[in-house]
Amino acid sequence: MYCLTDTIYALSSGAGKGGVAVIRVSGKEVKTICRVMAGLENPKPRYAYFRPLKAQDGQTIDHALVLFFEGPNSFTGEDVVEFQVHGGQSVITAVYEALSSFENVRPAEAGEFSRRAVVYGKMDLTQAEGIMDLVDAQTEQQRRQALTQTEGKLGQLYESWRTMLVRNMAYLEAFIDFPEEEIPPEKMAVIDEQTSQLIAEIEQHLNDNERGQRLREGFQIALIGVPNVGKSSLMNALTHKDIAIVSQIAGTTRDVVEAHLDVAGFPVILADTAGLREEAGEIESEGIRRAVRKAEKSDLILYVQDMVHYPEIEPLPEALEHIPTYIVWNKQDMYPSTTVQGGYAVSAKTGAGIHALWSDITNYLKETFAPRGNGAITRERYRVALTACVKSLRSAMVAEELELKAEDLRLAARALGRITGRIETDELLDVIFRDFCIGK
Ligand SMILES: Nc1nc2c(ncn2[C@@H]2O[C@H](COP(=O)(O)OP(=O)(O)O)[C@@H](O)[C@H]2O)c(=O)[nH]1
Ligand SMILES: [Mg+2]
Repeated sequence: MYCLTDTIYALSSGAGKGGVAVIRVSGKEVKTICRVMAGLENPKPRYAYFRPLKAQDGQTIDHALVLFFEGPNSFTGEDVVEFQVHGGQSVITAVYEALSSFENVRPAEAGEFSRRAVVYGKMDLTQAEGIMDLVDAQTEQQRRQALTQTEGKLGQLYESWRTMLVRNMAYLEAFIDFPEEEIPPEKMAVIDEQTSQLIAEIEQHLNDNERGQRLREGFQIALIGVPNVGKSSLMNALTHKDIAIVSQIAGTTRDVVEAHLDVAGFPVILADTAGLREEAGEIESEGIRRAVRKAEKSDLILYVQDMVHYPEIEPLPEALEHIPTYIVWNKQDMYPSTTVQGGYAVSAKTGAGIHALWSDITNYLKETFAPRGNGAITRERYRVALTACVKSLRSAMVAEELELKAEDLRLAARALGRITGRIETDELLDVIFRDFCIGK
């Protein structure tokens, strides 16, 4: 249960011992804390002070760099102070204890600084989520996508759509309130035209190959094939790590083994699976089911074959037919004279052909993730809301009565507002969040 009127604090630098620890404090008590703990009566905003940092009893905890930000010109929009202290655990604990000794000051909950920033209008929800992604970004391309989102482009796009809808809705409502007035037909035509244009624009935005989500969550590649063709060996060759079990007994890889890779800045999750085959033992059948299930959710399948059977290929299970597939002929070292067409000849043993395979996968990744149109949808919740928005807009297009049309536009606007965290009556939201404790 937490309250927005509390002053909150947290370690903003990473956990564990470090040279310097940054403790961030936000809220109404910040100026008092600056006075009592750092001896700063009227701290100059954005100015670095070097001060003895004291507990309320006057004991010096550490010497700290003190940075004060005056609301609304701070990350959260409230008064904020950051203490840079020495990174030892006991220093951090002592600062925590000192902070907690003030009235209405408590540790922040997860994401609470960002939440306040959203509530106080410093950023929209997509930006806050962008910050989360930036902190989590493992690869270069993930970092770029997250950075774009923190810059607010996606939120601005949705806000511009929503503003247009709210304006049109308000216009229609004006006529609902004055039924003696007829809405000018040309104005009605403009509203319908804008609605249908927005439908087209959102549908185009939704038709994104899910690249934003895939970049955020990782591009899934599954190694599929009958037992003993060398899937696990290829997993090792492709990752240069011995993470998959390799054996001569068919059916060793009973579950799915995954490797997280950074391929030219793209996050790739490579999965080794149990072999596909008919007459399998019970545990292995489960492995096979999991293999198919895993592969069903993959973005790319490497369908591995033993070159001894070249060019014969068993068809893939029907459930996997729609997924882009590369045919990979393995054990090329044993059949050096065979020339492969329509696939890749590789040897997990010697490493032959692995580079060429990676090179084509990399090009495929670049193509898949090439930026298109107006920003990427990075979360399923955006997709859900956008789909709901389109549904309401379609309904607005065919609504005969003014009231129904206006209501549909309202629902469409609200769906967009759910993405950015804005609803029609911002003032109401402000009141709710500013003056009440959530959960009460
Ligand atoms: N000669 C040769 N043998 C291979 C190659 N790749 C795998 N093998 C062998 O094929 C057998 C099965 O390999 P494994 O990776 O366990 O196959 P999986 O069942 O598809 O995972 C093992 O004895 C491997 O040493 C290769 O490129 N060349
Ligand atoms: Mg295996």
